[in-house]
Amino acid sequence: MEHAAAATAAEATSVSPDDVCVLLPTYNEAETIGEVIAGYRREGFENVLVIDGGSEDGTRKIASEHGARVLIQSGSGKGQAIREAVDAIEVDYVLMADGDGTYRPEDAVQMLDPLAEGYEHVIGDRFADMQEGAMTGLNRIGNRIINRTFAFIHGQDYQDILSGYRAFTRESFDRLTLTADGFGIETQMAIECVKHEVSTAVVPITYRPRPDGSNTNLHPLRDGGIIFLELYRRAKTNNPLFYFGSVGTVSTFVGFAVASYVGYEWFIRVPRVSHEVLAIVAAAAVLFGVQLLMFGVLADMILSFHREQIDRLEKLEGDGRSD
Ligand SMILES: Nc1nc2c(ncn2[C@@H]2O[C@H](COP(=O)(O)OP(=O)(O)O)[C@@H](O)[C@H]2O)c(=O)[nH]1
Ligand SMILES: [Mg+2]
Repeated sequence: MEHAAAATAAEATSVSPDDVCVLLPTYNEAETIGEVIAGYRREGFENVLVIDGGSEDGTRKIASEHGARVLIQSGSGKGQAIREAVDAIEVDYVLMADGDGTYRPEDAVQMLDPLAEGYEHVIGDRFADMQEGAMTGLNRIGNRIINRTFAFIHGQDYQDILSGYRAFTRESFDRLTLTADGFGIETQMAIECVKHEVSTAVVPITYRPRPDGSNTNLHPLRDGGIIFLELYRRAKTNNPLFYFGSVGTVSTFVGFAVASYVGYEWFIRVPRVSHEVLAIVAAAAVLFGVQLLMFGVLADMILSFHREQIDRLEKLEGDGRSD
């Protein structure tokens, strides 16, 4: 990761706004979208793409009046919108934000600078400067737990994986396997950046409250559940030891617990009681658990060999280019 950044650092120090498309997904953001677009244009970003999810409040009209290119997404959800929009972008760099005015256009340059240094993906850390009322207490705690879980399972601390302020190269975006239709998209981006070793930078940004009268489309419980499921499911390729090991450990423990009960009833209790069926269940749970654990260790080993191979291949490719 780091060497890629160093290699290009000398070539450029900032990204030209002409090479950037500002991407704003919207769903009923009439109240704010005009000012958001105007803000980015003031910062020198002329190329603004609004991908709309069928707003009924005039969002699209206001967006085009403010000089944005407006597309209507063919499916539904923020994730599907982002995927479809990036396909329609032709410039090299994408700056993604919300249409609700919670991210500041003034932070755009800071978001893009790491791309000029050779990073491929940038995450804006909302916790660096979170204004009063920008996030409910429940969401703040949920975000913390999700970020800790992510760092534990996937081995990289990106501080704020659910942030909607992102900058990335179109090329690196194409390397990510993204399938989420809804708010799981940010989680998938973070997981896939680890998996495909997309060099990722985290920069501090300001997070503002939504203006009065506009509503978030996020459902904390439903979307939180989707995110946790995503973190676990994709552990298979980033951390197989955790993926198989967690279930293996639980199964082994349950097996031992049942076995202790069976043993107690047979050896200690008077008169002794025999539990044949439970004994079989206990043995099966322990065997299953230990097998899963071994599977996890093997998969983990295969993964590290695979990563080593990829590193060597990339190094060879790099050497080939410089000749
Ligand atoms: N195109 C599109 N945009 C959406 C959809 N759902 C949400 N958005 C937009 O995605 C951005 C983030 O959503 P928001 O409700 O602010 O979520 P939060 O920032 O996590 O509270 C906003 O600009 C929304 O208007 C959707 O289904 N389609
Ligand atoms: Mg928002």
